[in-house]
Amino acid sequence: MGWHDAVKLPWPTIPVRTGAPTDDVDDDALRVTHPHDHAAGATAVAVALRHGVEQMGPLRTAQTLLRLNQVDGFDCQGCAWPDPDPKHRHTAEFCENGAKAVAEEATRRRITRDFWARHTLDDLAGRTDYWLGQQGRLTEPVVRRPGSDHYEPISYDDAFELIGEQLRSLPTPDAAAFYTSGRTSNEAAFAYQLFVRAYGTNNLPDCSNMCHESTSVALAQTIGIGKGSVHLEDFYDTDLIIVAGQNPGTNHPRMLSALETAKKNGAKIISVNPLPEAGLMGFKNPQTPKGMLIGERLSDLHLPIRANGDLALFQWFGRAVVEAGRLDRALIAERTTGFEAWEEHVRRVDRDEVLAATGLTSAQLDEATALVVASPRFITCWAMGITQHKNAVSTIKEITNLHLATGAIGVQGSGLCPVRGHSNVQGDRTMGIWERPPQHFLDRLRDEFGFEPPREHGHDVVDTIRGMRDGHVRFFLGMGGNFLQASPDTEATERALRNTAMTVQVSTKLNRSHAVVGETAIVLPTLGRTERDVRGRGPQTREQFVTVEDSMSMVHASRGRLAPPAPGVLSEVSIVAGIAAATLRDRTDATGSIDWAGFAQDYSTVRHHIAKVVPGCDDYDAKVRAPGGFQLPHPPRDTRTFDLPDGRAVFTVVPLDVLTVGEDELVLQTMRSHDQYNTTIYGLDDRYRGIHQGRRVVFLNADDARDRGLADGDHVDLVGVWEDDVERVAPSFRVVVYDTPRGCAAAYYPETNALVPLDSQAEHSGTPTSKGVIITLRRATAVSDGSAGSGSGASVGRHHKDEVQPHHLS
Ligand SMILES: Nc1nc2c(c(=O)[nH]1)N[C@H]1C(S)=C(S)[C@@H](COP(=O)(O)OP(=O)(O)OC[C@H]3O[C@@H](n4cnc5c(=O)[nH]c(N)nc54)[C@H](O)[C@@H]3O)O[C@H]1N2
Ligand SMILES: Nc1nc2c(c(=O)[nH]1)N[C@H]1C(S)=C(S)[C@@H](COP(=O)(O)OP(=O)(O)OC[C@H]3O[C@@H](n4cnc5c(=O)[nH]c(N)nc54)[C@H](O)[C@@H]3O)O[C@H]1N2
Ligand SMILES: [Mo]
Repeated sequence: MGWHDAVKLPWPTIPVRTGAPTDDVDDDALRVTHPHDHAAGATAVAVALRHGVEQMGPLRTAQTLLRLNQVDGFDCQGCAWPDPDPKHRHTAEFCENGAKAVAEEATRRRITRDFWARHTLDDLAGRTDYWLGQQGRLTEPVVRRPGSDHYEPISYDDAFELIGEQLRSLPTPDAAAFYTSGRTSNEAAFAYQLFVRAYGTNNLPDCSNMCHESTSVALAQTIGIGKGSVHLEDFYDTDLIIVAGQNPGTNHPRMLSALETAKKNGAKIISVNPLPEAGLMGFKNPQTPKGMLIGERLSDLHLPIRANGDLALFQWFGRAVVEAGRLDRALIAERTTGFEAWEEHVRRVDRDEVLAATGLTSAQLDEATALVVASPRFITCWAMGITQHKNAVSTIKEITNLHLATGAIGVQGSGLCPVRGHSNVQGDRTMGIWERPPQHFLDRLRDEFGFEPPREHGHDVVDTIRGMRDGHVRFFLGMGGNFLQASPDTEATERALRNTAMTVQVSTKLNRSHAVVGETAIVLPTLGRTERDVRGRGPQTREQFVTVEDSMSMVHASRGRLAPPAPGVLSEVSIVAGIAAATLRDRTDATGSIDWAGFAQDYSTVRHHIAKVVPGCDDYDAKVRAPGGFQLPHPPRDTRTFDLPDGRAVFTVVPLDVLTVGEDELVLQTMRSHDQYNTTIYGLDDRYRGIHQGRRVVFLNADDARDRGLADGDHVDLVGVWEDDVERVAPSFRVVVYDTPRGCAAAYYPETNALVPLDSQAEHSGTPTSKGVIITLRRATAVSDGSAGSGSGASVGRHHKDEVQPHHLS
């Protein structure tokens, strides 16, 4: 297959917007139209190609997109949805949003020396992430020295020395924190956690802490492993799929193809979501001619659940299967514990309480219950609508109860399917990026490398922010990601980062975390997945590949083909190795003799260590070379066994609770638009929800708006409600009257992160409660500056109550 295959795709007819990157758009441009009832289709292909052509030009677009998710190509950065097995891949195995993710990285725009001379740090801190991202790829390391208001060029080696010096001078290794976003490859992640533990701390916060941590905690405690239990093939032969708290049309578009096949083979689909998300309602598959034109209705039943009503819903399903005797008695008796207590508990679940908590009608509840009871096999999928609530761990345990009771686990067509976010977030965890590593992992690390790793738990994301705020954490390194904008309580996080001695970012592109920094700040550009990675010297020169793990535990190779963004830009593995060598060089124990230079030259040396340390990875270097890779073991999925005391899975009794708010208050969920990747803003449209050229919108139920004397098009400030005396305000959002349940509002992340209190975390997992933010509205007096991206400190505020500007008091 060559790039010319792409001429079959309609790119030449796509209008191309070129020219200089645009800064913040003006608010007048914001347009609201009817939401869509279908996702994908021909428009998706057109939009995908337009983004590609704008950023990369037509040739590079074709070359790149056709490598996406192919056996000899690179893994899409877009999401963690698995690829079909090699025999069943399409020529174009990508989606609109995967294409945007690739275009964002493979852009031809570059940040060069004059950029740093032109812009002060203050200037950059006042820009939106949208503007910063549009400047292009980082090409050269830079440093901001104490007292200076500019970044200036520095070599990688000098930067490594500065970092090493800083790390050696800290009073304790626990005064440093090492963040990871979920794009980091397995090789880089393994080397990174090894370095951090050799240095002496478990302070390895990661994006998982804000994402699927609640899943990891709940599943580890109930089935003995914190990962989902299905294969992609399970979707093709099942009776029912429940999709709860997830918007696949935007965030996992390739999942729609799996749902479409499931339906064709007879499965029913229930969507559990406050919003009638386009992808869940219908799908026009752009890979088939019929799909392009006609499309498929996907959900057989949409349950417009109230925010956080899911625990009640799943408890009700529990009661229903118990009463119907739809139980797997053998599994319960032989391989689980706690069933009787759970059974007794769910038998008492009250229908009226469930109806109140979920906001569903009796008819909706009955129809859903009948489907669950009548389906011999079923899969439950979930994402952030479940994990980012205070009681998220309880809800996921309740989902697990239902699967254990009915035996819908470890059999074909059934299982638990948490759908992960970042493309390698699951792999990073497997490789040991975790502030609470299991002891057996540390034992194996010790045996392999001959040093005693630290045993106490480290800081997660929120504790890292607290540590920086309180002055215990003096050093921060971000291996990718955008810590400032992804974290809760934006202004608190901003102050925390500024309170450190040094911040280091290893990044492909600029974002606000490069502008809000410690006393010394370093930016180290790195290669992305799309790029050729050639390491070694002289005759040893060899092209490297890396490996990743998807949401269904498939591990496989990823190889980029494009030229690096600039000569000399290093891979993440080499950067980790450089920092580690500069930091640990003078150690006289085993940590001083790890062969970092060898790692940087040949990643198979890292893979040989992975094979020895990481469970399930024997013979790793060989297995990942097989087309399609290999699947990591998962005892519940593979053999219905549970790596827990007595080998038994655990039923959990959780009290029924639901987030309730005062009369004037609303529950705000902070979610993604169709034109963003987390904090990276690709554009200003949320096509499926009918939002164009703007992001500062708040979706409200018509009655909630009317009760407040508001109409569609009015502007309001969102005001956080929390127990401390800090006022959190996100000013000037346009009201969009929308099909969302009463009391449930929605707006985009990260503009609204300022409203998420640092201390508002999920129980047991510590995840910020980004889907359960309590707010009130007040009429805005000033119309927004229309800032397009994530908002700077200037437009997103957090004030002590006595500092509130007069116009904020209505
Ligand atoms: N294009 C694109 N792809 C992405 C990302 C991206 O930003 N852009 N991000 C990646 C990452 S890191 C992740 S974690 C995933 C995120 O994937 P999702 O979890 O789909 O992302 P969100 O936009 O946060 O959507 C949450 C969904 O949950 C619903 N919801 C909110 N509250 C509740 C509730 O209380 N109950 C129920 N049942 N539903 C609720 C919302 O209406 C929304 O449909 O996507 C990954 N893929
Ligand atoms: N309010 C609210 N907050 C949330 C969420 C929410 O739903 N609501 N969702 C949470 C979730 S699920 C997540 S996962 C986090 C995401 O948090 P992060 O992972 O920290 O954020 P991203 O926006 O994905 O990071 C984007 C940056 O990563 C860098 N980057 C991209 N590719 C690479 C690469 O290959 N290598 C390196 N080194 N750098 C790269 C670029 O510089 C880019 O600017 O946000 C969380 N925050
Ligand atoms: Mo995520």
